Amino acid sequence: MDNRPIGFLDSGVGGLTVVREVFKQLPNETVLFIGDSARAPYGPRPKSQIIEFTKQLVNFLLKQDIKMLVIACNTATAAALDILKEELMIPVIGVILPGSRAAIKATQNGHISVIGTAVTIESHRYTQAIQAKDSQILVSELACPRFAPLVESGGYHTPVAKKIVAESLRPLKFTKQDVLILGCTHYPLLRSIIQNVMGDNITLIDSGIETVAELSVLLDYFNMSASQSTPKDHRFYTTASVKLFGEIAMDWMNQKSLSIEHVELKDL
Ligand code: I24
Ligand code: DGL
Repeated sequence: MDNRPIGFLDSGVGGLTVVREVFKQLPNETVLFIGDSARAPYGPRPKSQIIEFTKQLVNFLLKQDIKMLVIACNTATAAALDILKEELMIPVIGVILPGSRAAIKATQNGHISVIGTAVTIESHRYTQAIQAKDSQILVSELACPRFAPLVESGGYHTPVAKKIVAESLRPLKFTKQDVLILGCTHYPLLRSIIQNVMGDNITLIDSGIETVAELSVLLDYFNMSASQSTPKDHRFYTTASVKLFGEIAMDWMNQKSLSIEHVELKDL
């Protein structure tokens, strides 16, 4: 048993798609989350800068005695996971390997496609992860830089959203994948539109859902699961507005109140 919190970091609020899965799959666990909305999005930034920012977020979480760390952001995972694994003493996982494993499990024709931010796609991390396990699998990668801003505009249910999604995914009409990995924290919000555009024969993989399933396995493997009875004191930190963070987080996770505090960038 280990009742210490699990640390989660993200470039902003997208990582809450992962946290929502923690509340669902691991309700005994305590969440300590930091989102760097002041400097989001990370997607278009240089890799070196993403590494620098991610390390600052990690240091903030480490000061609060977390038992495990989840990089709940595809972009930060692509840029910084390898370095963090070398440097940290606690178990750390990203969102790319779990999504890759689930896609390998789901594909029947051996052709997987991945969508994500520019940094995630240009890192080729998903392709490497998949082909390290099975070099026969064909992986097609496509950056969708318009998707995260679309979700953040709030208009992700609208006909305009459908048009943007259909246009962006057009290259995948010519590839023969039977599995598509949603390689960005924001994309689960576009899931039904993406499914609609791609058709019912494509299996969509939500990296966040898969990551929490693996987190659950790791907690058991290391004998680190939290006990049932302890009161949960989830804590959320944002580098931008507490009010805006709270509105999105409470809506998305269907919570009446959450403990949210502001962190100054200079204190990271
Ligand atoms: N969704 C996201 N980011 C935003 C947003 C959104 N605004 C509306 N919705 N803004 O990401 C980013 C910039 N902000 C963040 C907070 O601090 C200040 C700057 C996706 C979130 C995924 C959980 C739409 C929206 C919403 C409620 C729930 C879900 C959602 F308003 F997508
Ligand atoms: N959280 C990021 C990801 O999963 C998306 C938003 C950003 O670009 O910062 O890739």
